[in-house]
Amino acid sequence: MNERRHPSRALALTLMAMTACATMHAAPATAAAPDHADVRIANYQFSPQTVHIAAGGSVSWTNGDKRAHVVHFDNGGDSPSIAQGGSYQRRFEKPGEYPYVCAIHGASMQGVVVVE
Ligand SMILES: [Cu+2]
Repeated sequence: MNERRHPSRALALTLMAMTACATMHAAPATAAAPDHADVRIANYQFSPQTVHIAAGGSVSWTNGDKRAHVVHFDNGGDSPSIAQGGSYQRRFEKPGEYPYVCAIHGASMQGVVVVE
């Protein structure tokens, strides 16, 4: 049989993300962008595709796919190859938009970090 495992770590990450969403939705609309955002990679997609963070904040990408992915920024910079279960974190000091794609799978996998 081909049963999929559901690692408790992935569940914990999901719960953390859900908690973060609930917290953000409860905050006033004028709240500043968060210092950190999490992007999940699953089924060859970045989710969410757009994240907003404050300048000086960071973004983490965590790969749930069996295939490795590489976060490649249009403005320059590549993550190492991110294997299944692995993650990559980058800090963004300057405000602006940082579009990215997967260096392996191309423009069908894209996202953007908006640094406010
Ligand atoms: Cu990829």
